[in-house]
Amino acid sequence: MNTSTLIAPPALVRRAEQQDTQAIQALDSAHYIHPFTDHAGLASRGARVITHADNIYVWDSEGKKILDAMSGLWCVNAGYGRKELADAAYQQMMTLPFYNSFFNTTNVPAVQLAAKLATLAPKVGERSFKHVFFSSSGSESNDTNVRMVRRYWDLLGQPARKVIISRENAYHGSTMAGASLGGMSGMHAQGDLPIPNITHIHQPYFAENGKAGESRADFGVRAARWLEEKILAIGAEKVAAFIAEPVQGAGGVIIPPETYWPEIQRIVDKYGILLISDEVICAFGRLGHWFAYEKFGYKPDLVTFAKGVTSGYIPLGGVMVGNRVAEVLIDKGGEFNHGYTYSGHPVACAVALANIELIEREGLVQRVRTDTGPYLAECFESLNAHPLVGEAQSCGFVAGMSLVRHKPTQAAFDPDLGVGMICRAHCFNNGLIMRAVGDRMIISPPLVMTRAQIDEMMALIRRCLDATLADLRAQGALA
Ligand code: PXG
Repeated sequence: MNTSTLIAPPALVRRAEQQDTQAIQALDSAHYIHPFTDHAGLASRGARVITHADNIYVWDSEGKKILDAMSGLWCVNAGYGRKELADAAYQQMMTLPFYNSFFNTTNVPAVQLAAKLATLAPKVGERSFKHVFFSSSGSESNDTNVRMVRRYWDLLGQPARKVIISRENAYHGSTMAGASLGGMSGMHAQGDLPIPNITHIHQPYFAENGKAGESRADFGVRAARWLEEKILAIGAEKVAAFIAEPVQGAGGVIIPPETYWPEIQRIVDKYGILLISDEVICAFGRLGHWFAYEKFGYKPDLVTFAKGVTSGYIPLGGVMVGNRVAEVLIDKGGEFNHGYTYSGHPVACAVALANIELIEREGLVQRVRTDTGPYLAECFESLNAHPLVGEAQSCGFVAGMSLVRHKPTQAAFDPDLGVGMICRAHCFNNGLIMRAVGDRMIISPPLVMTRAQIDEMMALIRRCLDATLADLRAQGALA
């Protein structure tokens, strides 16, 4: 097809809902390479065109209203359509749309945001967070972590401490370092990853790695000790840091047993290893706390953030740098040869400040912790009675459930059946965005979601599970 005739003038493109969906789809497949997408496969189906959004709903170009139980991509914590955030961006763009923080300069929103984040990050034991490094994404922030951690050990005269230990099925981004830190084998297979000196241990996922008859609590301790085994196998004098998500998000909302994090803390303390908490998904109220390490009671040295800091309205990420690392970098470090054009971008920082103010004003963190989070847990865990559900569990405002072929034994479906994809298709058709990771169905709703909206979402989830079950019964796929 000659797509050049389909290129619309900018004024028309601005309101995509007025466009012919097929024309947009043709332009899309002609020019736009999507993230993590089989380009040819998508071209044959045509992308769904999302045109506008409000509160917890998005609309597509056919006028279909969809309840977005994924907050975009785990990020729209404050919900869609928040005028305060648009106003903050507008005002900052008119005042100072950009200036860099290199060459001994700074800008007011970046300074104010760094100071605000320092007040939000709770002190744990002797660890506090007074300093922040800014980037534009979670991936860039984790690249920063790799550079900072290695610089830290160099400055302390231990340059052999290079190895960073992560976990299988972790997600830490898509740059060379981010994808290497991540434990997704499909990503490592493309591009000769991981880069050197990054290694992985098993994830604390009971359904996959637990033993028959083992309690979840015992499993949590055993899973944490995989870290100790790895440290000893490498030699503690070569290990720089351990990085982990408080709750694994993209891996399928894997919530560790309560015994996991305390044992991890014991091990990193014993061997003097830095602890990096990747809270790109879990911070800014997602687990009912500003930062998730507080919920689990561990003491990270570096905390990665992005997504919810601006509720996804504009790209911003960063690293909270704890006093242990900051004191070495600042007192002994001289110049740290690292930074991005958009480190401390004034507009992104102004939007983040407005977003944090809004979340504080509406008490969303507290609400998730004491009201809507526990209510979601009660509703979501009731799905455990559904014949298709192996285990349904939530933590704050993330939740996941496995779909299983045989409930009593938790036996999985043949992956070729694509059960998660069947369920996801029913969700779209019924006006619900729920994500599938293999045969795990996961949600991460906007924090503004009310109890009534949780009921509305649960009714849709049940309808989609029933429709999936009916399909599988018709195929004779159940045990
Ligand atoms: N760390 C964690 C824990 C993340 O979840 C990143 C780092 C990277 O952030 P950026 O901003 O560079 O994308 C993420 C991102 C999914 C999905 O399919 C999840 C993410 C990104 C894209 C898709 O669930 N998380």
